Parts: sequence; C-alpha cells; structure tokens
Amino acid sequence: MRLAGSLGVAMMMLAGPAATVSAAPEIAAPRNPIVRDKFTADPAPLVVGDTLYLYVGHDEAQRDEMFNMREWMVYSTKDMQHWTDHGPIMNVADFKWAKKDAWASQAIRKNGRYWFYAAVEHDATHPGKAIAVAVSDRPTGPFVDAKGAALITNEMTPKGTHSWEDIDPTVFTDDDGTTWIAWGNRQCYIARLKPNMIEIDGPITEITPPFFEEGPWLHKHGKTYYLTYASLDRRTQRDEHISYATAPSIRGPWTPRGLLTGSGKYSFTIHPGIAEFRGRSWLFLHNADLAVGDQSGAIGRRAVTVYPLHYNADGTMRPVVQDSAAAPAR
Ligand code: FUB
Repeated sequence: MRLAGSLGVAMMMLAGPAATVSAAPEIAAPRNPIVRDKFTADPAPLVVGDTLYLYVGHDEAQRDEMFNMREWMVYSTKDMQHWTDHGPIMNVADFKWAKKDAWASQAIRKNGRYWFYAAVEHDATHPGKAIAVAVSDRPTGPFVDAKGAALITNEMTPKGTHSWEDIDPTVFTDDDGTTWIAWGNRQCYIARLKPNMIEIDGPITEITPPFFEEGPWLHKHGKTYYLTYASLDRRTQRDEHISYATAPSIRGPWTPRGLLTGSGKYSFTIHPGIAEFRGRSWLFLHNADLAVGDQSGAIGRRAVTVYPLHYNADGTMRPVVQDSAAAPAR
C-alpha cells in the first residue's frame, strides 16, 4: 500500500492541530470509485443548490496508449450515495479549432449561466495544448463553444518549452465577483477573466508552487485561499501526489503547505477537485483501481474517487488517506 512507510509517517506528522469541529449535519462518503461502468478521470465538482455536479473526462484507452479522451461527462448527486449519469456534455470535436484530447476541465456558474473550461489539443494554427471555454444554460448541458477560438494558447505562455504546458484550467470567483483562471503543467499560471468569461483581463502571472506538475484547483475556505495541485518529485519521477499552498488573497503570497495525499492506486496521474456540500468538505481524486469487463485500470483507464476533507484550526488541511472502503461519517 503506497501510503504505508515514510509517506504515511510524514503525513501523520503534518496533521497539525486538532480539526475544526463543524456543527453542520454530516452525510456519509460514498463507496469508491464513484463511477463503476466507465473509466473516468480529472473530477471537477460544482455545487448548485442541493445538487453536486461532477464533471469528468471519459478515459477510453484500449491498449497501452497513454490517453484516449474524446468527451466530457457529468454526474450529479443530492446525497453523495446515489449518482445520476447525465451522459456526455461535450465532445472535443465541438471545438472546431481543436483536433483531439478532452483533458481536464472545470465548470463554474456565473450570471445564471454555466461556463465550462477544458484542456484540448489545438490544430496546427496554434500548435500545442490550449484552453477552451464553452457555455450552457444548464449544468448538464448541452454546452457549446463560447468563443469559437481558444481562450489560452501555447504562445501565450512562452516560458514553457513543452507543448502541453497550457492544460488543466481551474476557475474561481472571488468575493468581489472577479473570476480568476489558473492552469498549467510544470509552470502554474493565473489570470483574471473579463466579466464576459471568454477573455483574459490583464497579465498572466506565474505562481508555480514547489513540485508543481499539473491539475491546479483554486478554492477558498474561511478567509484562506487554497491552490491544490498534482505534484511530482522530478528526481524520482514516481507517481504524482497532491500538494497545496495557501494565501491570504487570490493575489498571494502563496505559502507551500506540503503534501495533502499520496498517489492514486496504480495511477501515475492524480487530479484534485474540492467542494463543500451537505455540511462537509470533499476532496475528489482519481486512481486506476477499477476493472470494467475484461479491462483493468491503467494510466489511461482511471476512476474518480472522493474522500472527506478536514481543516485544522489554523486553516491547513489534514492529510487525506485514500481508502477504497466507504469512509464513515466522522
Ligand atoms: O486526463 C488527462 C491529463 O492527465 C489531465 O489533463 C492531467 O491533469 C492528468 O490527469
């Protein structure tokens, strides 16, 4: 088991002061993985009223190819136990300027509409990965390309020399109503969005925290801002873990807080998504510990999972141990 040994001990030492006790009613965590009839990855939760929507990429790798992802899907739940499959919400072919790869995404609600940001591979006019934006009047879609062009292309971040630097968008609306987008691979970037949600407003700033690899997720809890991400020790090149940083403002400064959890079982990648729902905080991830028919888990056949997330009184997050058994209410 990967959390045994030095990582497990290190995480116990990182646990810090006692957790904040919430008076809110709690519901039990579901059995993992959440989706069992398909391979799914890169979970991105969105809470709307009494419903949690979970946007995922559809992993369709057949053999040993790294990824084969053509569409995004959404599931919903009102109790974390029963999940409704709403099917695909978009195919990468819906972005006419993109050629493949329905990679990580996140949806956000703003001004009564639902805005969906996703990583794709751009066509030859802007080679490399790019970030797309789509819109719908409903969280379950259908979503349509909102811009007819990429929101972010590889040329906009010249520092990175690799073609997949501009992936994994996360979107967050601050208390003043400003929406921010962060993204990246190896470098992590942040920028403001214009109120129209389809244009960058002002400069792109680099905020790369230690061991950052990809999959940033922005959220706020209490007065603290969190940047949670897939981290990789490039010396060992072992599987990705989840680390995070905190800040007193979306503009930083960001303080590294170390590991939140270890790798997803059998998976090189891992990808965080965080939400507060039904009185509890939840950390969504993926692993590759699911078999569907005669296909076992693999780097391109992953499964989304979820675990309760607890905060310490000082605002740090308690280390999460990934356990495939149902996590009982605290
Ligand atoms: O699912 C494709 C890519 O793998 C995502 O964009 C990364 O976050 C990693 O999970």
